[in-house]
Amino acid sequence: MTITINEPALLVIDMQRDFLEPKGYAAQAGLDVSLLRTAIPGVKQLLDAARRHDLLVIHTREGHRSDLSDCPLSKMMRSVRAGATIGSEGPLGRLLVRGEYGHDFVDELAPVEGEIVIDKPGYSAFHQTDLQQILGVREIRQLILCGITTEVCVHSTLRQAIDLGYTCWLAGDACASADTRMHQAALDMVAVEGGIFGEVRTSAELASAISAASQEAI
Ligand code: C5J
Repeated sequence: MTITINEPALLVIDMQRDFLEPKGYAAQAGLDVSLLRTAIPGVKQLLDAARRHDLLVIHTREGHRSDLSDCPLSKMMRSVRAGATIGSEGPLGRLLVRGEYGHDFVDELAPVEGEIVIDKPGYSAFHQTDLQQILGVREIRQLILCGITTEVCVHSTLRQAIDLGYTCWLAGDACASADTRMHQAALDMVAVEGGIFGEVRTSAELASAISAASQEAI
């Protein structure tokens, strides 16, 4: 099948130490961080391509105000049940709290000058953020998504993006879950009913489409 990429933005979801380092939030919640880290090479490949071709790159971070006033009780209680209470002290700082070491991006995927960082309190990057406004100013209607976790923040963002009318591609190997079965199911869901949530491609396919600049068939 042929796809045409005009001027997409690259949306990199939550590649934070709290999810990707052995002593962060995800590890404390019992998730296998080594599986989450499998997304890193694909994200790097997409970032390299986007940077070479001056695409808008947007990085998101999940986290809360230090007083936790923007953390819903239901989310807080869920984190308690998971064994990784949001706001509690951990080796990388307070879990999922803005400004803490663990809340920031892993070094190898840190934003460079000119890239946008969106701090989000929810799972979808559109929820209570200015993401839609930023895309609208640039008249961007196409998104390439990657990041973690496939079944939570990537999917929540993708689903909302589709409802908002964006054309979306998901880089399957640049996403990851701590549960490979869930990762595959989340990718498979994208394709139902003719691609209800867009299209899954590899990072290599999407990077080469980006590299071919404004109009590329893959
Ligand atoms: C989760 C995320 N799973 N970034 N966050 O809590 O997917």
